[in-house]
Amino acid sequence: MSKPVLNVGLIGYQFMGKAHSNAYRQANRFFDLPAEINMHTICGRNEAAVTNAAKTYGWKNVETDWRKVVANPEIDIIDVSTPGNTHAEIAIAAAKAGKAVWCEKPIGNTLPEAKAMLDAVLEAKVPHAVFHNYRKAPAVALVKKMIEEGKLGTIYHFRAVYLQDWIADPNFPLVWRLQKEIAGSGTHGDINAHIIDLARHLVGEFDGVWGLLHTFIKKRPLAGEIDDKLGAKASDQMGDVTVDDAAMFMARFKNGALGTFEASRFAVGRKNKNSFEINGSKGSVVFNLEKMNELEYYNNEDPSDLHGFRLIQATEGNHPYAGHYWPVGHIIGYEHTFVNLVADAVTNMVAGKAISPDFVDGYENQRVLDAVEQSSEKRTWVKL
Ligand code: SOE
Repeated sequence: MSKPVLNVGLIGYQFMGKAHSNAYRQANRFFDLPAEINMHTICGRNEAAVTNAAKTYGWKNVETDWRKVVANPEIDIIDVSTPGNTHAEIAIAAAKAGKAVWCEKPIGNTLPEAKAMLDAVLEAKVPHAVFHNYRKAPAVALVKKMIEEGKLGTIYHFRAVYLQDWIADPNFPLVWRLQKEIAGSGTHGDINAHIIDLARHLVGEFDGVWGLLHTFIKKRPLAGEIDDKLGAKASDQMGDVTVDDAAMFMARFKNGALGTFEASRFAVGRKNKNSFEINGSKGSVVFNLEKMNELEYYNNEDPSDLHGFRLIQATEGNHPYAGHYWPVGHIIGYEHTFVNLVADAVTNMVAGKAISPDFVDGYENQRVLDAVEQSSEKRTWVKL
């Protein structure tokens, strides 16, 4: 019997559009999914650019008006991969049109936007997902399994950094990610969102936070044409940076664990270091995206003369996701976290089950982001 076909409409074609396109193209090739993914339509305002993206990434149709994609009765899933200030409008319209809504993180630029998006998908009873892709790294999924199996015991600490340096040059232009009215925030919503998601996924819900958001460079050259790797041409006029360059906070979880979080785009030398350490009563783990197939594990129950961090390479056939790709030891990469997420999302959507992560996760993530921003503004502890 032939499988059902899921027609995807992708809104956005830059960095995340590229990563999602690759995932839609590959998921059926590496996973035996209950449906075939059809790369139906890609949409973007610049007709020449989005037509080129369609050719390059393998989309059948091109649109320049997202409303037409949402209104198209052939489309089953709307993927929102646009800048943050357009997420809510597109996602809410898609939900009202009865489409599944899969959205990049953070789902909204504000807490009210995130709440409206969650309400819309719940009211419409449509499948919903958020592209917090790092949950789907085999080594991270192994940590989740270890914690569920009690291998780390009572969790005391979650310690995470997400460090980049792509704007440490003061001459780097004022791209949309540095403009509050488009991006909502800077490193905070962009990459703190990821380590907040990992904390919620692995440790639990937040009880309270104390934050500090900071902008190092206040003015930058206005941006000209942008590319799909976070960059753009610089003009000779200057403009105000209206978002944070670095965002740090400490947290208490409802289960009593403590957390520290640091996101920066000025960690010179760190290109995309998403790393966490979890300390529990029975042991500790360390994940580092720079070595994403590896997990450092300290088992406190080892005999004392064998105590020490061991290195687990999460490429065994029985490690989460790893068996879908290559023989043991043949590592996978950043792009496979999106393939894994799409595979899980298709599987759960066809089964009528909630997708992990979904808009509930997106909204809870936004509650933490918002609390940290409030804390930084008021210089006080904020309870959730
Ligand atoms: C830029 O910081 C960025 O592209 C983020 O927006 C992504 O979510 C992250 O996975 C990689 O870096």
